[in-house]
Amino acid sequence: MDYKISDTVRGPSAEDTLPESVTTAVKIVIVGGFGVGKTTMVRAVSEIRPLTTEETMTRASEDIDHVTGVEDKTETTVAMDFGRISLNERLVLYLFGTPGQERFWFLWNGLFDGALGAVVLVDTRRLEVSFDVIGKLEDRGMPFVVAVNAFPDAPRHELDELREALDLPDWVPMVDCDARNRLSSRDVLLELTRHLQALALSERETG
Ligand SMILES: Nc1nc2c(ncn2[C@@H]2O[C@H](COP(=O)(O)OP(=O)(O)O)[C@@H](O)[C@H]2O)c(=O)[nH]1
Ligand SMILES: [Mg+2]
Repeated sequence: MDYKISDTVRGPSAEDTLPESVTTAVKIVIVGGFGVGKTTMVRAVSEIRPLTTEETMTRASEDIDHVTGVEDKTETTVAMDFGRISLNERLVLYLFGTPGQERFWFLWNGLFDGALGAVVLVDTRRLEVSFDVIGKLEDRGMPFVVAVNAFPDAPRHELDELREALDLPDWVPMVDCDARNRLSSRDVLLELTRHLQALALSERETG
């Protein structure tokens, strides 16, 4: 029978291997509260099958009833996302989605190592999570853009109003987005890379 080895031995699939033209790989973190659209965004843009880890955390209540042995437990799900997108033939972004609530900040430590920038996904119905997240990014000196994910029942606000509500300086880019839409999510990432380039340029100029 006439066949080539390559027909029978399966190497990594085309989607798993990076094209040789890629010269720069950048780590980007996507943060925001539960249900704000992090997993949706990574799924929408990723060109590899996105990974999502779902972990159920069980926290025993501090107030344990020793007599009955019944522990009051709260359960919550931690989900981290991972994906990849090539913005052009040379530049690849690795995306890490992580929860933004205070009780998950322990996840932030390793996750931000080596990251160049972040996307803060905002749901206008629950701005309070965003305050904390933005504060943490500012403390770390991590550049970020704010993407306002539009949910149908969320009140509509002009970006200027939101900028004021979030107490964001003028130079932090803000964009509207629909995390379900690939092009819209890609635009958010392009906005972030433009922001990172502008920052790098101004740093070079000011020495
Ligand atoms: N209408 C609308 N729904 C969205 C959008 N983004 C996410 N959702 C929905 O909101 C829910 C939570 O999104 P998910 O990505 O799981 O949030 P995560 O907790 O931040 O990962 C899902 O049911 C999504 O389908 C959006 O831009 N518009
Ligand atoms: Mg998620």
